[in-house]
Formats: sequence, structure tokens, C-alpha cells
Amino acid sequence: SYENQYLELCRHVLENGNDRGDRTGTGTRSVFGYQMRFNLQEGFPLLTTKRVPFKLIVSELLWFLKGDTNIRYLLLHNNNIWNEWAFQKWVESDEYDGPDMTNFGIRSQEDEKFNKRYQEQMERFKKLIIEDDEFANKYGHLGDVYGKQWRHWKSSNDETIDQINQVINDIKNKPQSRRLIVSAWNPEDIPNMALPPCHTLFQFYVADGKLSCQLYQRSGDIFLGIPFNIASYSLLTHLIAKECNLEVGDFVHTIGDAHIYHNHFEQVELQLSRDLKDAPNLLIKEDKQSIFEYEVQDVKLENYNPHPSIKAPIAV
Ligand code: DHF
Ligand code: TMP
Repeated sequence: SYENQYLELCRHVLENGNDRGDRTGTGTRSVFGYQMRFNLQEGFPLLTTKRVPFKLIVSELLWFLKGDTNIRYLLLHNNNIWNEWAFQKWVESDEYDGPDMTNFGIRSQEDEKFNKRYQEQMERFKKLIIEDDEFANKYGHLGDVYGKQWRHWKSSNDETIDQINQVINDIKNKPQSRRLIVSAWNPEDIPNMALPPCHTLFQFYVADGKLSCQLYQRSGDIFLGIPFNIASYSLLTHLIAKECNLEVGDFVHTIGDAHIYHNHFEQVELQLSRDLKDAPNLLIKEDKQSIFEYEVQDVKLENYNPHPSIKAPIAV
């Protein structure tokens, strides 16, 4: 099953990885260079050894496809996965007047009293983003992240390049092309991003009426991020295949620094002890004219009966 490849990655890193410090101060065990291949004809590759919140994957992908970089859309869909990185910009700004939030990621895990203050400020932040337009415009943006680069890459003569629209046209008109690439890595814009893109570049390939996609991910958090990334790019491949009247082929996942955070070891061991369930099926509403028209409720899963979710702290 597809899922064995993920579990194999976990085992491989636990057994062969280098223990290294990292930017967040958490510490990881990591390997450099790893590849997995998921045949999308064999079912939708969402993990079953823990529950992965598929709805959040859908709303995040549709948010990218809209070209949106403001977390307000995510919050309106009850999606909290990007909060910390917007919050960080607010608490570091002159306008922030609450208690000191330096290093909130680590301190909220180690200090229960601090965690309470942090949760209060985070709730205040979320409320302001949802209710206050001006605040949302100022502090909801993550900078020039995925949505900006995918749909509105700024060229040197001040034009805008819509990479998604272009790649779809190329898949339709030049399916044999070896240049079917979308890049989120824009060196000029990196300083203006809350987090430089982890899923950096992807390429499509058409053969035998099937669309395949390969992602180069520069940095992968194996326990929290990677399960989302596999499902997100598999869903993107399905959506683009549909738009281009193709079947789905493989999703190839190539990772640069593939790491397990030291505070995820117990969770990974628990997950490795579980048996696999059947792959779910993906259902996509049929009546869309273009990939940019989908809403969250248009994408559903059936037959997803995973093991219970496993909580883990995220490194900020
Ligand atoms: N930073 C780090 N250190 N790892 C990441 O995976 C990561 N991912 C980002 C942004 N920054 C990151 C964006 N994607 C979760 C999953 C993906 C994601 C961000 C967060 C996450 O926390 N998943 C939880 C459930 C979250 C929820 O239910 O709200 C999980 O158990 O899968
Ligand atoms: P870095 O910028 O120092 O590499 O930190 C980013 C962390 O976020 C790293 O642990 C990888 C993880 N990550 C994913 O695994 N997938 C994602 O989609 C995103 C945005 C981040």
C-alpha cells in the first residue's frame, strides 16, 4: 500500500538520520534526499494510521489556488494551520501591546502559565483578523507566499505571471512538454515571506492519458507537514487532471531535508505500531468550468476510516 512508503520513511529517518539542531530550537533527526511515489489510481493517499484532517488540506489548497495569502480566508473556514506565522509578525510589531511573546512556540510547550497568556493573545488575534478589515489587511498576510507566486508572480517589467493558468494551458496544448513547472521559490521575495516555501517547485508529466506530478520539497516535517503535503499535491493533481481531461498517474514526492522533530518521536512510534486501513476515495463535484471555481464543499472523501488522530506540538 501507498502508506507503507510513508511508514518506511519514518523508520528510515529514525534508524539512519542525523541528530541536528534546527532554526526553531527544537532539534530534529533528518536525512537529505528521499523520494516516494504514489500511484493515484490505487486510491487517494491520505494516511489511515492516524486521522489527517482532510478538510483543512482542501481549504488550504483552494486558498493557494485563489492566489490568497491572508489567513482570514483560512480562519473563516476554521483552519488554524497558518496562525502562528501571522501571529509572530503581529507580536513583533510596534502595535502589539500585550504581554511579551518572545519565543512563544517553545515557551508555550514548557511553561503552563505562559501558555495560558499565549492562548489568550492568539484568541484576540484571531478575533481581530476575522472582525477588523484594517487589522486583517495589516497582520493577516503571510507575505509573498504560495498564492502570490502561483497566481501573481511579479515580473521585472511589473507584469503578473499566472503560473497555474499557464501550466494548465501548456498541459492541454503541449502535453509532451518537459517544461511544465510551477515555482514558488522566488529569491527576490524570500525576505518578505513569513516562511520561505517548503514545497518549492512542482512539475507535471503526461503519458498514456495520465497526468503525473512531482514535487520538490526543500524541507519536510515528517510527522505534521508531510501527510498534508502528500494529500494536497495529490488533490491538486486530481483537480488539474480533471480540468485537462486526463486520468491521474503518479504523485512523486522528493524531499530535501526530511526530518522528524525530537518531540514527535513517541507519536511516530505509536503510528508505526498501527495496522493499515483501506485507502479512501476522492469525490470531486463535476459541474465546474474551471479549477478556480471550486469551493470547500465540492471536494469530499468516502470510505475514510482511519485510526484516531495523534496530537503533536508544531515547531515555530
Ligand atoms: N512548521 C513546521 N515546523 N512544520 C510544519 O509541518 C509546518 N507546516 C505549515 C507551516 N509551518 C510548519 C503549514 N502546514 C499542521 C499541518 C500542516 C501545516 C501546519 C500545521 C498541523 O498542525 N496539523 C495537525 C492538526 C492541526 C489542526 O487540526 O488544526 C495534525 O495533527 O495534523
Ligand atoms: P524551515 O523553513 O526552517 O525549513 O522550517 C519549516 C518547517 O516547516 C520544517 O519543519 C518543514 C515544515 N513544513 C512542512 O513540512 N510542510 C509544509 O507544507 C510547510 C509549510 C512547512
